[in-house]
Amino acid sequence: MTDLPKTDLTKADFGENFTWGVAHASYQVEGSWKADGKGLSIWDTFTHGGGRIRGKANGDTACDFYNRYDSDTALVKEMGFDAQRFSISWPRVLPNGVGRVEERGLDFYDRLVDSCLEQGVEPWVTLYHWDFPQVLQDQGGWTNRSVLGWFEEYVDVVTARLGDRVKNWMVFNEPCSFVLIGHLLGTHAPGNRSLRKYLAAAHHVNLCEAVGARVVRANVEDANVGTTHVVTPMRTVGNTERDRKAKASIDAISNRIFWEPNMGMGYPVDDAPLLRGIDRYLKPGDDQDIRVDWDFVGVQYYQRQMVKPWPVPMLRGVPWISRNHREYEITAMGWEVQPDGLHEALTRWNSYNAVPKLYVTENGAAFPDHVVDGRVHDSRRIAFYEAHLRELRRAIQDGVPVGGYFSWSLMDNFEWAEGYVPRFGLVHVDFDTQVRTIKDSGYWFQRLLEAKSTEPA
Ligand code: IFM
Repeated sequence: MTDLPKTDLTKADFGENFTWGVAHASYQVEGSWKADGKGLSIWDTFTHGGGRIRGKANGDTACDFYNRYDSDTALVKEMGFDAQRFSISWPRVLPNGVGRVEERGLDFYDRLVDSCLEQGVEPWVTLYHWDFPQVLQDQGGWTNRSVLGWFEEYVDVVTARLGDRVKNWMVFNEPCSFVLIGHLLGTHAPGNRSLRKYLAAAHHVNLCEAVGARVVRANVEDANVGTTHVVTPMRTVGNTERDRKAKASIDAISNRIFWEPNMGMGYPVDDAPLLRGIDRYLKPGDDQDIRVDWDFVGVQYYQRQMVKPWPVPMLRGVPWISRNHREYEITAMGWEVQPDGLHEALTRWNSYNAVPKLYVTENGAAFPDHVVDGRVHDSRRIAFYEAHLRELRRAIQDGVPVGGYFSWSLMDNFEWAEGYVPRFGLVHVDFDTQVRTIKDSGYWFQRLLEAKSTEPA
């Protein structure tokens, strides 16, 4: 394709052993929601019942990845990537959450891993990307401390089966998203709006980070163990003491509560009075048991968040979108495009000095695509990736140890409460026919990744 925008970025800018991958997640792509003995997940329930989903969409069929994983993995390779990050559906392998293992579900992941390896694509597995078993949700889900045992059993089953071939493991995808949006804001499954549930779930998820990491290490020789966090740098319009406190509070509630306990730093309650009630869920010894020595942390960056002061002492601030202060391009998710936020996110995590390596495990954007004569043009997405990769290169040049970059996402898929409207893929999916078409952005990556490493693409 000669009409793709040129870039002076080269593969070599990112170092010799840099991992280039694409990411996606079980509920968002697999479909086959009842196939081969799979149990219900909270997202099955949420999309078929209480949840407000754009277009009344659901993941029943999604991208039919359950049946098309082999040819989809071929697309990963065709675009020049060498890694594919995917997640496991807990109720697909343990329909009742615990107890009886559904071999057909595990066999699917076995085949997927083998397909990756046969095609020269390294599998990177996330153990939990939001599709919690409904039967365990009925017993309180993440708010019930028994989840520590449930999760331990689940991780044991998965890693015992796949650990001979999968070396790269992430315990969670974005605890902030599924705990905060699912338990406090209520717009994601399980749809709770409760401060108590948010605090209980946050603490149990943080403990499960340690449980998961321990089980992976026990079952997998030479495991590379990490987790992923969405990193949302906060901004304020003003610069007063009230602005500073508002920013610190929202940062603590959405970012630090999920990062710092695992590093032995406790909960940031001084900056966020809202978090004080978390004490009620702490048991003796938790402060030690919660610690994790990660091999890496996956930084997921999409946007910065504007915050303004709010006269509620518990909260001090609220996330806020001001049309007057929108100086940036807006994606189909309504998110501002601010590439230098990626540099800020990586630099901030690096300043903790707690993990030897960072990966960008998600970064990408939803924009409307233009389908013309069999081509899918998405110049805004190409510009987005170009700008963000430049910021990643700048972070590496500044000494931040980043080992890889995963685009979100391989293909258009089910975008949770937003249904199928926002399209994040490098590959276009026609959801009526399941036909896949590599977008211009996919070819742009192909040219970057297949050029001789020092040549600009
Ligand atoms: O689609 C989601 C993904 O599941 C988690 N990270 C953010 C993506 C875009 O919203």
